[in-house]
Amino acid sequence: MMQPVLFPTFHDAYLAVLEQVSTRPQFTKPRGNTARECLNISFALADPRRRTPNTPARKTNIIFNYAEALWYLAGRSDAEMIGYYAPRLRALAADGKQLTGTAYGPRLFHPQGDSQFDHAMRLLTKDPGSKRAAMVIMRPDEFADPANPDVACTVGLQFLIRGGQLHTVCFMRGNDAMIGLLCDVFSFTLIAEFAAIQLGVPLGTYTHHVASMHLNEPDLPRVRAILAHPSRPPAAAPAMPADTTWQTLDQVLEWEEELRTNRRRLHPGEAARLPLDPYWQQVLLLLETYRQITHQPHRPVDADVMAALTPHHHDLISCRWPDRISEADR
Ligand code: 5HM
Repeated sequence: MMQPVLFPTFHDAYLAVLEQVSTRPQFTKPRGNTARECLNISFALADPRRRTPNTPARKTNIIFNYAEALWYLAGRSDAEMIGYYAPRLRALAADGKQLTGTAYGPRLFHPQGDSQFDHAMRLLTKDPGSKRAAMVIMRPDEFADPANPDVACTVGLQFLIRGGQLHTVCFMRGNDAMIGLLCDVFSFTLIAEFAAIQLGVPLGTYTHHVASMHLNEPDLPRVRAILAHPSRPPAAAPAMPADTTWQTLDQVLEWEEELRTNRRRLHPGEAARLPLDPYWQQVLLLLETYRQITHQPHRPVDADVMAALTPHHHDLISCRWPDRISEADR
C-alpha cells in the first residue's frame, strides 16, 4: 500500500500538486470551467506550521488566511466578518448575511462546550489511542436543494495521537488546487496546532486527502507563472504559543471586531503592551495593516506598523499590496 508523500513544508506540497494537476491531469474539462482534474490526491506535511508557500506569482493573502481560521474558531457564519476580508465570499450567502457550506465554524466549534471539537478533545484526553476523534463537516441535507451554491467541500477532519504527537487528517470531496487548497491547509493546520496545545501534546503531521483536486481554466496562466518562478520555501514558521486558550482567541477576536469596524486603530506600541504573546500581537498588527488598507484607501500603510511586522509578514504584505507600501518601507 502507498502512503501519501511526506513533504517538509506546504510550499513543496503546493508546487507538487500544481505541477501534477496542470501538466499531468487525469481528466481535462470534466465540467463547467474545471479545466484539469486528478482524482485521489493526497499529501502529508511533516511540519504543519510551515503552512505558507512562497509564491510571488500567487500573492498570498496572509491576512485573509488568519481571518478565515479565526472565523472558523469563533464558530461564526456571518458574511459581515469574512466578507470584509474576501468580498467575493459575500455572494455565497444566499440571504446576503449567513454562509452555509463554507462556514465550517458552526459545525466544528459551536456551541463551545459541546462542539464536535470539544468532544474530540475530551475523547483524546480520556483515550489517547482512540480513532473516534473525527469531526464531520459536510452534511447530507446540503444536497437536498440542487441549486444550493454553497455545499461544504470538506467532509471531515480527524485527530489521532500516535507516537505521542497529534496527527491530523483532512478529507475533502473537492478542492480547488490554486486558491481553495491554500486557504484550507492554512486553516486546518492552524486548528491542528491549537488542538495540540489544548491536548498538551506536540504537533505531529497533517495529511490532506482530496477526491477531486482540480484547476479552473482562468487560473492556468497564473499556475504556469507560479511554476515558472520557483522560489524557496520560507524559513521555519513561528509556533503558536503553548499558553493559547479560548480566552486568548476571544481577546484576539475582540480586537478583530474593533479594527474591522474601524472603531479603533492599533499602534505597535499599544500592541506590544497587550497581555498577548508576540505571536498573537503579530496577527493583530496584520489586522491593523488591513484596517489601514481598507479604511484609509489613499494612504500608504504607516511606517511604524510595517516596521513592527516580522520580515516574513512584511514581505507577504509588500508583495500583495505593493501600491499601499511607501517606497521607504519596501
Ligand atoms: O460544485 P462544487 O460545490 O464542488 O463547487 C465548490 C468548489 O469550491 C469546490 O469544488 C472547490 O473547488 C472549491 N472549494 C474549495 O476548494 C470550496 C470550499 C468551501 O467549502 C473549500 N475549498 N473550502
